[in-house]
Amino acid sequence: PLLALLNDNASSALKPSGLPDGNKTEDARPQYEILIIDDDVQLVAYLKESLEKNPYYVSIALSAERGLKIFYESKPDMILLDIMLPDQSGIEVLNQIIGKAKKERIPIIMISAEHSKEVQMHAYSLGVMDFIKKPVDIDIFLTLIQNRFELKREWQESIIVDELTGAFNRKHFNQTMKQLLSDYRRTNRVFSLVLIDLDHFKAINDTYGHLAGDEVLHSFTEFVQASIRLEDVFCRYGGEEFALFLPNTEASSAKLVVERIQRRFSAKEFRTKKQAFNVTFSSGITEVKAGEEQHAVKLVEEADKALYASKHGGRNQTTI
Ligand code: GH3
Ligand code: MG
Ligand code: MG
Ligand code: MG
Repeated sequence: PLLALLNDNASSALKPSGLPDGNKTEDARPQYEILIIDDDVQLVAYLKESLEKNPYYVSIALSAERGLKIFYESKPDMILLDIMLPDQSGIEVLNQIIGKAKKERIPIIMISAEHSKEVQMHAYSLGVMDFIKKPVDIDIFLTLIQNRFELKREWQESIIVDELTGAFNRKHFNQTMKQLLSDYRRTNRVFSLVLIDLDHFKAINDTYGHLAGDEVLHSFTEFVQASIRLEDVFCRYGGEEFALFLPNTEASSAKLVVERIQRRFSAKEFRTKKQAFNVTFSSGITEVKAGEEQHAVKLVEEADKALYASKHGGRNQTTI
């Protein structure tokens, strides 16, 4: 294995045996990729072997240059970075990757034989998650890594906003539905659910390009968010489909709200370099009805049926 590690130029030699290239999820267990940038061949061989007995796989870089290459190409889930490298210092490497690593929540753990207080403080101030000293105690080390991945998982679970549009995501849709239904059962407080689907969106993508399509999704979200009350909840349901919850609002009032948005949004002009175009949407509304047992699935089905009627009625309209 040492010889394989030293073959620093082979692109596939560093992937664990048995794992096909570019396939992280062959196994049902979670597979995290850990990139080790360290020139201590004995240590990295030992770490690789220990880590790969767990649901991790390890990429090795014995130089800074190689480490940077793997970092940009394979997007590891965690980085172990040595302070003393043959071509650059670990701190120099850190300066190059920390921005992207922070943005994508890739934990960086420094490993070093050096105990200097200044270096440690510098690394922490740049945003390093941990600083461990050689020799590495493998049991403590494995527990630490597990802990860092657990934090990352919790962070991912806490995300409720859709990245592209800024609308709440599907997870928050589900949570809001649950909350409003439970409020309704306790207090009989009504709410409306609106399902929204942009009209002929495939044609927008085909005509103006996917990026213009993305921009429409983002602008649409901003437009709706600026048009609703603070307690209303606007979510991206998936693709070019959205959902709007209006608490304490009956369907007839919700229809007025949505139709006002519909009129104003359809008048909005989108521009590419060459052309201007307009976008419309169709929607379907349902409300919780007093005295009936209400379920999430039933509400979505009702709103979806109404949406379908709007599409069939000629689009750019709202049906209850
Ligand atoms: P209809 O009026 O019947 O709804 O027609 P449509 O073309 O909007 O319906 P369809 O469901 O066939 O097409 C939806 C399109 O939305 C297809 C898909 O490529 C596109 N889409 C989904 N998500 C995104 C995205 O995030 N960005 C972009 N640009 N397009 C997306
Ligand atoms: Mg070193
Ligand atoms: Mg659709
Ligand atoms: Mg559509």
